[in-house]
Amino acid sequence: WFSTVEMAPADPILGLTEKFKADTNPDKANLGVGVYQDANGKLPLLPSVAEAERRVASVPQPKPYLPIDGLPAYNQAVKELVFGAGSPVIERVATVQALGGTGALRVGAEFLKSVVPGAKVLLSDPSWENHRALFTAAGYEVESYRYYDAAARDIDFAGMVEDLRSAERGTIVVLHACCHNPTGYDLDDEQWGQVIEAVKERELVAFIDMAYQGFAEGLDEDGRVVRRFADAGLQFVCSTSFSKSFALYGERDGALSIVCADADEAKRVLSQLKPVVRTLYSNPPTHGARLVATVLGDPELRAQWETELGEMRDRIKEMRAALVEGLQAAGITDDVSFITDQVGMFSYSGLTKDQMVRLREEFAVYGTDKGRICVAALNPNNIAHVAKAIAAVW
Ligand code: PLP
Ligand code: TYF
Repeated sequence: WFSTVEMAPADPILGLTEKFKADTNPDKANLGVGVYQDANGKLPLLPSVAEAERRVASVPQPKPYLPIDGLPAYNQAVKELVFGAGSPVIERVATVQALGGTGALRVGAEFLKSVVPGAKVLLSDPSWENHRALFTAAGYEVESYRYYDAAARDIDFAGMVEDLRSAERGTIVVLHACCHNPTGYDLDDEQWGQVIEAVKERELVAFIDMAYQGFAEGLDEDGRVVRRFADAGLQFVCSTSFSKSFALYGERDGALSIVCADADEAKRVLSQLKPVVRTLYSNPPTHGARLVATVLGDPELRAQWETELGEMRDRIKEMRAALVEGLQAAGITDDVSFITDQVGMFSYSGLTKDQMVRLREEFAVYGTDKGRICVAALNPNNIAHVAKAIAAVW
């Protein structure tokens, strides 16, 4: 049966990690995958999460199947985090626990097939690589809207709005709530207002992907975009990932929220999300959800987590500033302030594929071929080497 199966190409991002692991250069730096590392270059275990883990383990509990839609306390905590505690929007939101942000995107994609059959999906150009693959795998025709203008090193906002305004009714438009992956460029408040107008007027289905809540400015600040869509009276979809914000990558903590017109609609939508989940993986895992629900459900632990999240956010900003300094010290005289203008875990460096390959082969500095580097993987020990390497290929 399988003798004619061909080798699939490696995932462009995860494939880099494989190459990185095999590299023997002692100065090697993995800036490929979007994973936050601490100042020692280690994946952190957040102390708030470690404490939640102790608490969860201290009362041995059986591990039943969770409800199809997940742990109720977890889903409630997600709603409060995304829409704001006490928000009247919450009663008209259907939320299901999902297998990370990716799982939330896929469940949302499957659900929308019955709501807007035949709809196209529009992604930002560029977008997270897996968006295209995932929506294509779910059976959609995927196109893009203009987003990044490489020559201007800025957002092509006029192009973006033009593309949204010429989209057909019912088109699914995937938007990054904050910390745009891969460019690091987010819309400003005024621009979001125009996007909301376009979505409303053209009757588009907004699918807001929020994988980095808390990494741009703060939890509420980053949640503002989602809340504005809700305040505008729109019905839309929002995926959440806690992989980065809790450093719980492998636990697959995410959620899908569908903002409906009213509570009754939300009830019906939730009932339709269940068969989607049921046929994909039946029900989500318990442990990671218990950890997040424990942190978010305890005022002290939650405050501690917010501090730890703020520390990750601040450290990334420090590394951006240090990279600018390092590049200047290494002799670059071009304006590199775009590095500190961008937000989130990534910087779109503007380096070409050839330059990125040289970075890898000559300096063991691993970023994606498109020129994306993960600034959240920089630290005081590797930054000088990275800056020198970039200057050498500049
Ligand atoms: N969406 C975006 C924009 C991402 O960058 C990522 C990457 O982690 C995801 C979704 C997927 O998140 P998760 O790892 O929780 O599946
Ligand atoms: O963009 C990134 O680097 C992260 C990590 O299939 C990632 O989102 C990359 C590829 C993938 C899943 C996660």
